Amino acid sequence: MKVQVAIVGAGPSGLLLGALLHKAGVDAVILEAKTPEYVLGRIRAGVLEQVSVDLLDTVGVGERMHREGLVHGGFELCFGGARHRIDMKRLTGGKQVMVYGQTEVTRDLMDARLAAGLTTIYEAADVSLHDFDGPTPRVRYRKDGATHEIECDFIAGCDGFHGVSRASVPAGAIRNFERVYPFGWLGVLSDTPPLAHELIYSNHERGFALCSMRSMTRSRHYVQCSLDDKVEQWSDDAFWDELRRRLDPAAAESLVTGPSIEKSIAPLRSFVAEPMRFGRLFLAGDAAHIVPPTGAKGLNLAASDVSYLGSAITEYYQERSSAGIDGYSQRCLRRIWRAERFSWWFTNLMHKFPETGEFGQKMQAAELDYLVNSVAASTTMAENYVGLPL
Ligand code: RFL
Ligand code: PHB
Repeated sequence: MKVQVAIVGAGPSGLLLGALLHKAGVDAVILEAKTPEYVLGRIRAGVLEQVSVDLLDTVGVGERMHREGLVHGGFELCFGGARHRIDMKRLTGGKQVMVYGQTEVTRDLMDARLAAGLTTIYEAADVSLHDFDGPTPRVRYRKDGATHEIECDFIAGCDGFHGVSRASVPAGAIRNFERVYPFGWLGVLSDTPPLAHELIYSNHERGFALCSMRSMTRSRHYVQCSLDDKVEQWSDDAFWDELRRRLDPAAAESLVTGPSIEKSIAPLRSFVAEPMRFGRLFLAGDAAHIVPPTGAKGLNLAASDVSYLGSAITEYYQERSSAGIDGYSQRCLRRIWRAERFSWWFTNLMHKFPETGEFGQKMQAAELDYLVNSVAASTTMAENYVGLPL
């Protein structure tokens, strides 16, 4: 097979890039290791910045999001037994976020791809990348007992943190920056009404908690947990009890509990690989960087990466210019490092860090006090949460 672009990975980055390229008349194929059901079964992000919403509109998949998504103009910070609202809309001159699950974004992109008759090869095994340092890269994979080869102009590595793309780059050509946090998030999805109209981020001496949602009838909650914890050790009752303890009395009182429909533990990590381009291979999304979920930036960074990449590749074909391609890595990394900084800062502010002890807790309390009582500090927080411009 011969295509202009081979995309590895059918997560949000790969699917959105596929949609952007299709809109620009560029021919691309997507290779995905798993089944569509598996990809849709991963419960992840919930908050979309305006930039991501606009991108989904641009590729024509925004209709259901605008109908079913929840527009939020603020969120609450809970600490010291009380809640404080950050009025993002007022502080940023009208900017808001969209609460719409990654599962739904993925489903909308998959459906649009299917309707447009575009090729996605699911259950592609042993994907390997070749010759991306020359003019004709190749991607090989196995499916149904046979080996296949795709010849292309460019490879887009959209295959997540554990994918093959970043791993295919020679070690000397890439530099990794990483911070692994000494805890994880235990997340529970349940068909229960959200605790409040907006998200609640809680700093508590027992650890961080987050009350989020997917709709007015489906909640997504998280509690900070130990990296040694196993999901099986956490009964639903134990989870709800722990969450309740980490909230203010009024919130704890109004929490509606119910059976979990998904429960998982995610480790927290900050990671950036530089650069993001190696000849004709480009990394995008989680393949190139990870943020701890506290700032809700991962999916949004994936969207901005592929927006830059889509424009760069389109410019190459339509204008015969390599300027976008040459500037891709630098352009992405500037936005990525700013989101990394925000996510790292918010993670440090909200979680219990065993090693910092009581002094660390006092510092967090002082910073939270400053944050909610200073317009300058709240504005900084709001501006970053709604997302910096592309
Ligand atoms: P994905 O979603 O990991 O998709 C990569 C795809 O590549 C496939 N793949 C391969 N395919 C072929 N060959 C191979 N060798 C392959 N290896 C892997 C995989 O099967 C998969 O389908 O990466 P992508 O597309 O870059 O998307 C990134 C986002 O998924 C991620 O950044 C967000 O989910 C992060 N995130 C959040 N982001 C937000 O913007 N807002 C949030 O509120 C938010 N909350 C979260 C999150 C991530 C979380 N976890 C579990 C990591 C909450 C959590 C708990
Ligand atoms: C989610 O709804 O899954 C979610 C929301 C906000 C975050 C992280 C996760 O910061």
